[in-house]
Amino acid sequence: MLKSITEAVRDGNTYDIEELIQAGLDAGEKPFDILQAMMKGLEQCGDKFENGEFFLPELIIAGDTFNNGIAIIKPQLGQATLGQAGKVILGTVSGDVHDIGKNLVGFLLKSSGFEVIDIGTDVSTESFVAAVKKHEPDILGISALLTTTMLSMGEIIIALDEENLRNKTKVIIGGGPVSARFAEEINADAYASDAAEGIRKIRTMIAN
Ligand code: B1M
Repeated sequence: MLKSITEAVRDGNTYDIEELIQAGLDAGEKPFDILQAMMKGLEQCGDKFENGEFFLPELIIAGDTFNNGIAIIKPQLGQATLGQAGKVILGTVSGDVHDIGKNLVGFLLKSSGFEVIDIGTDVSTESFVAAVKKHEPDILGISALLTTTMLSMGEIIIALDEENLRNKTKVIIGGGPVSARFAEEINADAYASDAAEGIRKIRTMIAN
């Protein structure tokens, strides 16, 4: 069952995904396992894109299929009391429209009781800084999926430092091309390799 869900996302089977997921839930599969299976599908789609088997339309439809699937399992993943755990701003850097990972982080944060302000994709450094000034969050979470756009993360951190905005707000970064080493280089407060680690690190940062 999980294998069919992975293949449905990989192959952009937008119409059958809902039925497959419902069948998985009915058969007792855990929502988190279904989520992992869907993420594996996107990974496989990316691999096929990389080796020239898939092209941009396949990436687009795989992303849409993933989003359709998420809509089905969302209610199963629970919802905690909004905003009690802390306030987090999330955004994807300038020039980058990838938002599935960021949305997943946001969704899990909301399910864990955080207030999440999602400022979207292709967000300029100035807009990141303006959002931090306006909302004074505990955490700013920045996502980048392209090696060409990840460098903006460093620019955002420098701009926040220049405006003395990092006393209250800590910065966590994530996304395919970034790493703990890169986070250290650009002076981010934390790096997370996946959404679950992101939530854990955000909790720790707020507690300390
Ligand atoms: Co694009 N894309 N894409 N793409 N895409 C990748 C990223 C790529 C790796 C594919 C490949 O070549 N194998 C490659 C990047 C290569 C590189 O730079 N190293 C790539 C490329 C090249 C491109 C284009 C340039 C293609 C083109 O036009 N020729 C183009 C760029 C557009 C732009 O942004 N300007 C492009 C476009 C797209 C679509 C729009 C079609 C679509 C995105 C749809 C959308 O997001 N709404 C898309 C997709 C779907 C992908 C792949 C297949 C899947 C990405 C994804 O959603 N993964 C991707 C291949 C891959 O990643 N293997 C690929 C699932 C998601 C849950 O994972 O986002 O990594 P991820 O998030 C994870 C962690 O990284 C982490 O937690 C998440 C959950 O565990 N995380 C955080 C992420 N952000 C975090 C923030 C945190 C904490 C953790 O705290 C704040």
